Amino acid sequence: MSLKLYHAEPVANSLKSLIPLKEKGLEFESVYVDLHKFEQHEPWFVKINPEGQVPVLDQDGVIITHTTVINEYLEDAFPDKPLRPADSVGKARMRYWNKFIDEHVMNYVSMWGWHRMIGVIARSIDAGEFERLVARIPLYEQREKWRTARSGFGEADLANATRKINVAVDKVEDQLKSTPWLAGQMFTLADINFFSHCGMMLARMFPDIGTPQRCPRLLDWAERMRARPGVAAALQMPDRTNPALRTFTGEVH
Ligand SMILES: N[C@@H](CCC(=O)N[C@@H](CS)C(=O)NCC(=O)O)C(=O)O
Repeated sequence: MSLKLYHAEPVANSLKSLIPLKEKGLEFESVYVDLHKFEQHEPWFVKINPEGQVPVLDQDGVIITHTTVINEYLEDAFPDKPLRPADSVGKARMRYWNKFIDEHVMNYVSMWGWHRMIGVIARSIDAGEFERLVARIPLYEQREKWRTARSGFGEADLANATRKINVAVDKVEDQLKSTPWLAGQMFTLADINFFSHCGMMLARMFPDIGTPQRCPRLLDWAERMRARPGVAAALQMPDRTNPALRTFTGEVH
């Protein structure tokens, strides 16, 4: 059996699928895809994932994409050291949180990351070269996102993203008043999802929101996450982000 993960830096979607692999102690080949060099849009990679995005799981030549799908696949294929409750109610709670994070959190934190960081990268490329790079991007939405990053996101969109992040932080804080983890008593894929897309970078990216007064339980939960050997191992995967840009934000992709 061979397992391979194509991924970028340990943040956001790449981190989200690196954590279950490490938590489960699975042997896998790590294939680094350099997003700073737009490798995800090169023909060799688009052959593997026609959407031109990371991460991608390859098990014996079978390709699985989209982190929530990858992570449930890993759960089905490698049920030892479970990261999903065994009972139906627990599963439903975990999937509820995953749906909420995928639909109402991920893109909004990402918008701020793109605004602060990808915008700097996009504006540093001359117009002709930029259009050539954008034309290779398979997904319409990603082409538009790159163009918007270059011209700048609108204030109303950024304000709405901040509102969404505030709602999510309050919702998680509230949940942690009654259970130690998002889906109940057990650490699950839902915790991994929120940590990767918001929890790990909240205090750094949004210092006004991620305060001990506002969300003490969330900050404690993030520390409990980091203390897990699997999470710590995933966070230690190589980070080739230009350090000058990394100071802008924790969210690169
Ligand atoms: N829904 C996808 C989203 C994947 C995604 O947005 N990946 C980002 C990295 S975090 C990416 O490849 N960005 C580069 C690009 O789209 O050009 C998933 O869950 O895997």
